[in-house]
Amino acid sequence: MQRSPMHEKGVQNIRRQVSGKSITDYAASWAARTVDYTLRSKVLAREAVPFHNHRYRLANPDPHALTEIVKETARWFGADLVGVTRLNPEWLSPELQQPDDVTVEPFQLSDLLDRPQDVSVVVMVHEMDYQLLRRTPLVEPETSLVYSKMAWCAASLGTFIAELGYRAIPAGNDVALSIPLALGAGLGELGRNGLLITREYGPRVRISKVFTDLPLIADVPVDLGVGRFCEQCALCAEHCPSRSIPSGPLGRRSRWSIQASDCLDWWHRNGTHCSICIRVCPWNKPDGVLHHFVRLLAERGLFTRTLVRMDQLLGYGKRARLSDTVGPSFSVELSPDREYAPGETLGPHSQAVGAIVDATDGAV
Ligand code: B12
Ligand code: SF4
Ligand code: SF4
Repeated sequence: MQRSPMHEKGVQNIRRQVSGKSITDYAASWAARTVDYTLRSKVLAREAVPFHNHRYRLANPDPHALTEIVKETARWFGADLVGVTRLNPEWLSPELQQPDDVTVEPFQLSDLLDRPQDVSVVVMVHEMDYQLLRRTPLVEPETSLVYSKMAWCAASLGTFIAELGYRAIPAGNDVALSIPLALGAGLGELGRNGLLITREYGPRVRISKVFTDLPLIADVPVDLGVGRFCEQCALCAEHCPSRSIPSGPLGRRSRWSIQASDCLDWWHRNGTHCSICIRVCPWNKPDGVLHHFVRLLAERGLFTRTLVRMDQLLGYGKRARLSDTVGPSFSVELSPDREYAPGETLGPHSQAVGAIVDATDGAV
């Protein structure tokens, strides 16, 4: 399989034994995405999983009751937040992978997207772990793991809806732009960093969705005060290593938007993805009474500049030392900012893990 420049650089990092980008870090990160890669090749399981009830469907279901059932079921599968919106065809993006020719008996999936006015989208938000994201821009396996959680939830909800006798296209990143869908479903607001900012987790989330002709009640967009806050805060722009995030006022732009190609170039050089614009955002906080209180002030536009300053003074948003990161101990602890020669002593876990050797005898 062809490796992307980012993965090529990742393998170089393994060889050079870069701190926080060791063989165990990459193994955890690449393995965590297994469920996503497996399900994704089958339109998140809809091509692969049989469904059993081809015969009956709900007759005139009450859309309010049905919406509650679908939301509860999505949460049961593991979604952290769920909302519903109508499909605006503008968000269907031909640049994203489409399930063109996929037939899941008895439905042709493309039929559904031919009639966007009848389509509801169940949008699911999946939290990423606060502590693990503090590692970024070192290898941070939480992004990969939550891709797999997205695939699990969207695939399962798609099958649930199919078993009710309706059509369903589950998607992770594919088919349509997730952020405008999540905004429409009332799950948060757009930040300067170009990301969905939720009340509960800030931008520290991923988004999956299921397109369906099930009759559902749509939610309405919310105003959390994020737009006003971002006008007075530019921490994401200041800390972005590729300078992809605009730092000035919104001005006449209709919305915040980043320089995607510069961001991706930096990932290639880094050898892994980056989430600094999530890590440093003041809306990214762990759960807690004090944070709830501060968020109330932020939502009301009170003391914004002071809140931003306090955030920095208190050290929120700083990259965690690997030894401080709570989580599985997959990371070989190396000295920060230092590369090691193969075979050199690596730190606390090194006796268990040992040095790396070329397993191919140079054949690749
Ligand atoms: C391609 C892509 C990238 C590219 C380009 C990013 C970009 N901004 O376009 C790269 C590789 C650089 C990237 C980086 C990241 N990504 Co990305 N990415 C995508 C993907 C697959 C498609 C987005 C796309 O086509 N953009 C191209 C054009 C449309 O971008 P744009 O015009 O600048 O529009 C952006 C926003 O303004 C907004 N938007 C678009 N139209 C409209 C219209 C209105 C009215 C509004 C309000 C907003 C809005 O959506 C776009 C960003 O998705 C989406 C999944 C999806 N299907 O949506 C995930 C997605 C946006 N990425 C996500 C994440 C988390 C990241 C990273 C943090 C890395 C990580 N750890 O995964 C960084 C953050 C960079 C940043 N600050 O945006 C999450 C966002 C979650 C959230 N909280 O919002 C998504 C939804 C994926 C997911 N699985 O959840 N990403
Ligand atoms: S992911 Fe990193 S490089 Fe890309 S916009 Fe965010 S901070 Fe900048
Ligand atoms: S870091 Fe500040 S400016 Fe950037 S998205 Fe978060 S609140 Fe907005």
